[in-house]
Amino acid sequence: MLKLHHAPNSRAGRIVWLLEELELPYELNKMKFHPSDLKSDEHRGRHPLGRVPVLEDGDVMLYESGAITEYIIERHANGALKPNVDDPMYPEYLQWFHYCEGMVMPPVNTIVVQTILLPPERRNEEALGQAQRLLTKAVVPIDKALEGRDYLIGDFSAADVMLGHACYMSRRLGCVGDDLTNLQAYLDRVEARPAFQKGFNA
Ligand SMILES: N[C@@H](CCC(=O)N[C@@H](CS)C(=O)NCC(=O)O)C(=O)O
Repeated sequence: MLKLHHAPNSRAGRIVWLLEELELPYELNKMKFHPSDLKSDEHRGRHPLGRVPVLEDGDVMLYESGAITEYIIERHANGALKPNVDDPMYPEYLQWFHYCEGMVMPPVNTIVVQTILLPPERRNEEALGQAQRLLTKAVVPIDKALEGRDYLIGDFSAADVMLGHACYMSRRLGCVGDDLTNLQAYLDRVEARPAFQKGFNA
C-alpha cells in the first residue's frame, strides 16, 4: 500500500487531497511539523533535507510534491486527472502544474519564514515586502486564465491540486486581491471539494 510521510499544514496535504480525489487506499505516517520528527535520522533517511511530503511505495521512496503527484497518477491511476499529450489543454496543464513550485511557492516560503518561522529579531522587512509584491503579481495571470473556466484547464486536474493549493496559501497570506474575482471564486470551489477538506484536515 502507498505510504505517505506527512506533517500537518504542509504541502503533504496536496498528496492526501490527490489520493482522496483518486479514491486510492493509503497509509499515513503522521509526524509533527517540528525538527524532532522532520530532522530525525529516521526521516532524513527518507528525505535528506528532512522535509515532507515523502511517498513510499514498496522499494520506491520519492520526495517533491510534483514528482509524487505525477508518479501516483501514472503508476496508480492510469493517467487520471491529466490530459493526454495531444489534448489542446496539455501545454497549459504543464505550465500551471509547474508554475506552482516554480513561481508561486518561492515567495510563499519567504513570507512564511519572515512572518511565522523566524523569531521577530531575525525578520527582514525588505525581504518580506519584496516577496509579498512578487506573490501579489504572480497570481494575476492565474486569475486571467480562469476567465470562463471552473478549473485551470476547464475540467479539474492535477494542476489544480498543485497550483490550487499554492493559491489557497497565497490567499491565506493576504496576497490574492479582492479584484481577482475569477481566482477568488475558483478558490471557493477548490476549498469546497470534500477531498480538499480531507487533505488539509489529515
Ligand atoms: N519543493 C518541495 C518542498 C518541500 C518542503 O519544503 N516542504 C516543507 C513543508 S510544506 C517542509 O517539509 N518544511 C520543513 C522544514 O523546512 O524543516 C515539494 O514540493 O515537495
